[in-house]
Amino acid sequence: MKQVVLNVDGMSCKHCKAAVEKSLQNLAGVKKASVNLSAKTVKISYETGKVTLDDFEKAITDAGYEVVK
Ligand SMILES: [Cu+2]
Repeated sequence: MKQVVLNVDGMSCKHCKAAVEKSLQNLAGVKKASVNLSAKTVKISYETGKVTLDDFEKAITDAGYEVVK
């Protein structure tokens, strides 16, 4: 199990937090996604080999938010 923290732009309330977490947790291989609203980050626990950073970015973008690099 690996962990990564991504910076996400556009999250402003509990709805955003839930939307981002849900979009990530719907991906196969993601065990847990946890948003910190004040830090504008999401911490993702996932299985390597099943899912990639690109998948995280796509899921977040599709949910209407932006990964900041
Ligand atoms: Cu919101």
